[in-house]
Amino acid sequence: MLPVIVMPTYNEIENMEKIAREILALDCGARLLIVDDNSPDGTGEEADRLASESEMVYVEHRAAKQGLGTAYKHGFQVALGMGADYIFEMDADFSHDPRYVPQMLSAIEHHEIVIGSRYVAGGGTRNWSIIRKFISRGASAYTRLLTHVKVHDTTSGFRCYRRDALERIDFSRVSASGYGFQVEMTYVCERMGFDIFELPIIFTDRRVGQSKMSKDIMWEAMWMVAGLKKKYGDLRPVGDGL
Ligand SMILES: Nc1nc2c(ncn2[C@@H]2O[C@H](COP(=O)(O)OP(=O)(O)OP(=O)(O)O)[C@@H](O)[C@H]2O)c(=O)[nH]1
Ligand SMILES: [Mg+2]
Repeated sequence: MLPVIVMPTYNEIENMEKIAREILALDCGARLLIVDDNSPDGTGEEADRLASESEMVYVEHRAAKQGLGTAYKHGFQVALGMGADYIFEMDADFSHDPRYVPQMLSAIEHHEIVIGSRYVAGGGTRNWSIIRKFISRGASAYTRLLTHVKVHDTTSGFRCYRRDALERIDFSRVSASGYGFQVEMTYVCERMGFDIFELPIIFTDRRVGQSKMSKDIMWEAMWMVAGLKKKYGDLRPVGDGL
């Protein structure tokens, strides 16, 4: 069974080597696939160096910053091409503690998608300002109200997908380029009837480096969520009508 961790990076030079080493130290057979958008701070070169040292590390370079959503779509295709059975999404900034990876790997044996969730019993956030808590909780509440999804942490970017789930999704329709990507994927996966499990995680605010969150990204996500029901009105659970 081959797990591949897709990790988009933009200006993560202070985190790159450390997070890669922690993931490799898990010794769970997972390969790390870094998708770097030509970071000006040299993250891409650092990733190349790590890849030359370890056969478990792979790097995809894109010419310019094109957003989290497109980085994941690209990374998913590459991971599937590598023969991945389980495909993870994970941030480089230590908000997603690598120690959860083995737990997620155990859980994915019984579910099609595992989401590392802050908003189920046992989950939470650490070192987050009141404002960030409010925005994150508000985004999930807003999404649940407008789309009726059951997932509690709709914006979580710490996930694991089974290969066959990803293969069934029509990515040409998934259009959110920024953080809205996670919400759009949550909605699509629920509509398709996938078995989604939320594993409680403690999310820690990034220790070093800068957030790429912006007002534009938030607006994009709000508009996108409001249009989800209409956009995917035709989507039916997989297996329906068989
Ligand atoms: N390749 C690529 N990676 C990106 C892009 N934007 C963000 N990332 C990476 O995606 C991950 C999440 O981005 P963050 O800036 O940490 O966003 P966030 O976690 O919502 O914000 P913070 O809580 O402030 O850290 C990090 O590993 C970033 O380096 C992008 O446009 N392209
Ligand atoms: Mg972060």
